[in-house]
Amino acid sequence: MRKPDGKIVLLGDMNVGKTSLLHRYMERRFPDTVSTVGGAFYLKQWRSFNISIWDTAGREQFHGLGSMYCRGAAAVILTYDVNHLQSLIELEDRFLGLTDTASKDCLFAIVGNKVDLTEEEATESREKEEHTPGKAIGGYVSPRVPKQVQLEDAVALYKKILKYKMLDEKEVPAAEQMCFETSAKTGYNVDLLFETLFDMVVPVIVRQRAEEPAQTVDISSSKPPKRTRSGCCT
Ligand SMILES: Nc1nc2c(ncn2[C@@H]2O[C@H](COP(=O)(O)OP(=O)(O)OP(=O)(O)O)[C@@H](O)[C@H]2O)c(=O)[nH]1
Ligand SMILES: [Mg+2]
Repeated sequence: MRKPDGKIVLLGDMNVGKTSLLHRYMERRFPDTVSTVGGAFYLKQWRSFNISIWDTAGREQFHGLGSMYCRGAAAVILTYDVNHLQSLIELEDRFLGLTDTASKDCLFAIVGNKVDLTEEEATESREKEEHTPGKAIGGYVSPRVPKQVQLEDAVALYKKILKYKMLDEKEVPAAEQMCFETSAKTGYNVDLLFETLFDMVVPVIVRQRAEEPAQTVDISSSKPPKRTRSGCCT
């Protein structure tokens, strides 16, 4: 197996939908999930690059592993649940520090998942259904809740991250480009999220490669060690 060229890591509290987002993108479905233990990754071929996407455990007991998964990451997806304010707060309090091991030009995306559960979404889809003649409204309807986190809150967090990382706003993608609202259940914005990031990490990978020390040693240029009288190398 070829070594991945770059790494993207999903971080966030338990239950926000990290595993579901990755399944939705990679397998095009929304299966039942169990809470992640440790971490797991998928490989995605994007153009000529091999990108690993790491799913991590949000559970407190696995917290220590987070910085290990982030080592050298070209991008981190900080995920929260739009219906659960505490999950956004946790990103700053508990998860941001884990990204200290990421690549120095690591990109950050902030993703509010489960928008399908919000009242706003429900109103919009009800309006669509009402304007679709003959369309029956049936089947299981998830309980709708008021949205607790607005996109502006995610944008504010993005700006805080730039300060924390001492990054210049002009040199990184704009907050509006890096804050997404998604639904792993319906697939809303999921392709957009991953594919926007893939396109953005390619230049990071190319830069990382250029900065890597040469993998080969030129033996013709290395001199033989000097021999001392005792015959040992100094
Ligand atoms: N309605 C709805 N439910 C979702 C969505 N994404 C995930 N879920 C549900 O939320 C629960 C948790 O999803 P996971 O993907 O396992 O969450 P996780 O972030 O991977 O959790 P940990 O592995 O414990 O860190 C599951 O019951 C999912 O079915 C979504 O977009 N909409
Ligand atoms: Mg999981």
